[in-house]
Amino acid sequence: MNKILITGVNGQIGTELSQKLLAKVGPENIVGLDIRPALPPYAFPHETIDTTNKEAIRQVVEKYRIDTIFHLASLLSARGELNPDQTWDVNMGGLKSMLDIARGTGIKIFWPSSIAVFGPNSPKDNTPQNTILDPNTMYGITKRAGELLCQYYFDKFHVDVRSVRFPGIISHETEPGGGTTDYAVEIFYEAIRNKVYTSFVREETCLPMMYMEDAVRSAIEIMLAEKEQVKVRTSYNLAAVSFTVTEMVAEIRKHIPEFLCNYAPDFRQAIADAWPRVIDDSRARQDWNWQHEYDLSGITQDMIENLRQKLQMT
Ligand code: AKB
Repeated sequence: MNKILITGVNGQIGTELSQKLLAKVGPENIVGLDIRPALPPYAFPHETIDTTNKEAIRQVVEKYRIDTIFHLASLLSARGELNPDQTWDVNMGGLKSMLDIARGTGIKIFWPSSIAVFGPNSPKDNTPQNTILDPNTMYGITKRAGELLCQYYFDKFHVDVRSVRFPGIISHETEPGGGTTDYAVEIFYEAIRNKVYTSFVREETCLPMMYMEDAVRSAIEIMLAEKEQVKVRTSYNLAAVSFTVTEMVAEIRKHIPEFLCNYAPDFRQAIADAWPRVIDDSRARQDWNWQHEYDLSGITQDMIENLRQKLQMT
């Protein structure tokens, strides 16, 4: 990891991953890329390009002599159902561009897959690494097809591409957009701003979740692992904690006792219902020593502290 390109750098994960990598490798070794222009302060060079524009990205890779790509640009599950054609084009086209650019160059790629690769017939509890994968959203389909494409480029063209199946990611820096698990972030903003939140999934909905600190660390750790340690070349199941909305509400009430949550499930409920409740990530733990740090109470405490400062509502 000498010269790093981060696509989707303005997004939920990109903003925090870039800060972590900045502290590790310095601003002269990071380039951000996004379809949206960079927001100041500009800590490192930023290119405004659509990730499906393979030739423009190839030029960026050559210009900055990139040897590592974190390819994060993607449309998420809920927005994907509203724009299935665009989701296929951006998610598959973007990944294929990166894999083609890396072919024969030695460039290493990190690409996040998701729990969205599982579907209605996948086991819901302790979901194994290898099991029924029958995604029924366009996002999930692009993630599963993307995993197979990664495996193919690794086997046929020796592209060192590494991937994890991220659960819902909770963070305070940049809000997610267009995901099914967005409720697990919105709830904190609304608890602090208005002391009331209307959840678009039912109270008993239970999904795997992870705090951003852990998610960013996992991406860096799998990229720093020895090549032989990374034995799964589709994508690793990755987990931290699973909880229901009711459990989140109870935890938030320990800090904001008057907080109320209402429920008005919409089309995102069906997406959440097709995903696992708890996934088995023992392969990641065995192969490259994955360990999460944040549980529900740690996440809640940190989110509330940070959002109170950010929203200036103490
Ligand atoms: C989404 O909800 O679409 C994402 C995901 C779990 O991949 N956060």
